[in-house]
Amino acid sequence: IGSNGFFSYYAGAYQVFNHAGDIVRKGYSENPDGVYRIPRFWRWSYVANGTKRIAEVAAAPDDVLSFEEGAGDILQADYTLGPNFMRNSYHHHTIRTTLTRNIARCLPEIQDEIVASFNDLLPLENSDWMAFKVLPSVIRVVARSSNRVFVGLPLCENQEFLNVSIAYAGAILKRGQLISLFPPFLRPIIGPLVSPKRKALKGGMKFLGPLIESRLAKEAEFGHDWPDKPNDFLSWLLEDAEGAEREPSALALRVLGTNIAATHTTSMALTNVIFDLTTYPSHIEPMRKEAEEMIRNNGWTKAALNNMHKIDSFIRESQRVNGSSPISMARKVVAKEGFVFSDGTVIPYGSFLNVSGRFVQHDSANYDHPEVFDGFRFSCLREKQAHEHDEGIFRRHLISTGPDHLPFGHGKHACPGRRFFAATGLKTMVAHLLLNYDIKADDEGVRPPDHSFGLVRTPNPTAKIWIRKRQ
Ligand code: HEM
Ligand SMILES: *[C@@H]1O[C@H](CO)[C@@H](O)[C@H](O)[C@H]1NC(C)=O
Ligand SMILES: *[C@@H]1O[C@H](CO)[C@@H](O)[C@H](O)[C@H]1NC(C)=O
Ligand SMILES: CC(=O)N[C@H]1CO[C@H](CO)[C@@H](O)[C@@H]1O
Repeated sequence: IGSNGFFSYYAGAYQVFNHAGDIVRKGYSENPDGVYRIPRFWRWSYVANGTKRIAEVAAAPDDVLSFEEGAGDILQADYTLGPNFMRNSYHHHTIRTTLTRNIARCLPEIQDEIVASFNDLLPLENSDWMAFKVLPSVIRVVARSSNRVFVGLPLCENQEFLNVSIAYAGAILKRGQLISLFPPFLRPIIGPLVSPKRKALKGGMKFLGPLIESRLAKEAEFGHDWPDKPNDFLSWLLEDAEGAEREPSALALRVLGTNIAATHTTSMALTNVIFDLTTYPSHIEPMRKEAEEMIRNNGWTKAALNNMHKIDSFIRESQRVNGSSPISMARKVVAKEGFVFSDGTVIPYGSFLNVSGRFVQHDSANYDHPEVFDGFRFSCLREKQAHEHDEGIFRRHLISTGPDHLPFGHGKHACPGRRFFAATGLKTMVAHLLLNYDIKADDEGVRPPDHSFGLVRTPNPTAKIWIRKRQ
């Protein structure tokens, strides 16, 4: 799609860069259950349409479809994160196991940091409305509160450290795409020059270096379970890191890399939620009531959050409607015989394969009235299913993935951080916002337009809303 000859291939790649959404939509509607390919700079991207094929892509083993190579290509990870980072991604295991197990225990700290971050950002007086630039503000809340768990106090509140981490996360996506514009043989030369890694690591080591050194020293002196060992992600990483990965600079890179996976994704999700709250404000009161009731019954606990079904549903609906780029789940075919779909379609060795992300979430085969934003779509379904003792009840929670719901991907590489920060952090932030502030749109009824950069779609980075103390 978007190209039919050699020269138009390059014109096509340029078109995809500028009109990605329209082109992928065309592919989706012209190829029911098919596979199509779109021209990118220097290569094709194959895209699998339809839930059946998406499920097959999600289930493929790593030695057939590689997540590391696919995602690594988008980020140009060899240059932007260094060659070891993706190839030995042991930190995914730490996130999936220890970090996830510690959610309930960490919740009071996360909540404390969220409250403090909002207080610092919003010097509100009386009943005055203040303009609130959403994305740049929530990014600071997210970075601070996730670093409370990653590296603890006082570093999580150090603005210079947070700036290094936020800047690296922002730069990596842009520089990765920039490096991709060069032909592969030039990348080993251009890559290191354009990569933000050196600068970020230098800035990060200023703070993380001494912290890591002191923990390594304690461990050398007192053994693995030294007294007063902090219970944070850095400690858990140290438990899993081996060999060269125990070097302070390698550990610092893991902490920064985890920040990259966590910060922008979570901030964009929260920004979308806030735009949806101000665009569809009738949802606010029912969610406030729910949050108040749950906190009254359980305090600020994991149990309270688990019972906030309306908030859970609203965030999931926000992700469904505007939370996925046109294509998602980047994979590279690494099996010599290619990747073979169950109908015999072969995607050849070495090619890049994605699935149509946004459009399965807007397909009337998968959702009733998919173009309608219905914040309580999933909580209503949940009530109905609970009533009917239907097993489907577990498939529509915020953290449930499916071939028709891809904001966190699907299958074995589905985001390992979603239990930790999506279910816990995002819900805490939304509940805190609703309980303590009034918000309204800058332009009533208008959702600030998304931004597109190539195939990446993000909520509007400069749009504002209005906020005041809850009256
Ligand atoms: C709302 C917030 C988030 C969203 C929307 C999100 C989304 C995603 C998506 C789409 C993927 C790729 C899945 C695939 O290709 O199949 C992914 C992977 C990943 N995410 Fe998240 N993420 C979020 C938060 C986080 C957080 C907070 C962390 C860390 C604590 C994290 C760590 C990771 C890691 C390490 C991977 C790689 C997974 C693997 O290789 O198996 N994410 N995420
Ligand atoms: C961090 O970045 C923010 C926003 O860009 C800026 O206002 C602040 O001065 C920076 N702080 C430090 C210590 O670099
Ligand atoms: C969000 O998605 C809906 C449904 O496709 C679309 O109409 C709307 O324009 C999107 N919002 C933005 C801000 O792009
Ligand atoms: C299975 C599936 O969802 N396939 C879809 C591919 O695209 C067309 C056009 O939008 C849909 O009608 C199909 O349902």
